[in-house]
Amino acid sequence: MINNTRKLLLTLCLLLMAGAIQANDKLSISRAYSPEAPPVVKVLAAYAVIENKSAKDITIVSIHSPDFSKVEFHRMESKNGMMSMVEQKQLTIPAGKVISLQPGEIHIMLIGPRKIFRDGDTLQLSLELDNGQQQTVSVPVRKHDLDNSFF
Ligand SMILES: [Cu+2]
Repeated sequence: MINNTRKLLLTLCLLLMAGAIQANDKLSISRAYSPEAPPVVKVLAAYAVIENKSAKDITIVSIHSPDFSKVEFHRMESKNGMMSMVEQKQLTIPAGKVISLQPGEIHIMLIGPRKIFRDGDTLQLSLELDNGQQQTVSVPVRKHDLDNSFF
């Protein structure tokens, strides 16, 4: 009995340690959301705040969603006075830094939705990091609020 309890405690400690190590080389993603779009729109956007709490730069090398045929990172750039979106193949979050994906700047472009997303739905993103970690993010879909276009 005592032996079993000790084993259980040891297992718990190992699990907690593993969790702490893993949390360190992943990204903290908060305030993720995707504005609801009319059903005819075949391209949606998603925004989030991505924080790298680790001591090493982390690069997101690919991004996918089971709900879309393609997902890309885009950056808004001004060329000859015209705004255009330029795909970013990868997104690096420097050690200890925060990157805000927001309208008019870097954003996640969700191309070819496999279903219609409405206010209150959730879409799934999966990130692949350069350190080999996989990370999934749940993104709530919300009605677009013009008075509060950033969150
Ligand atoms: Cu875009």
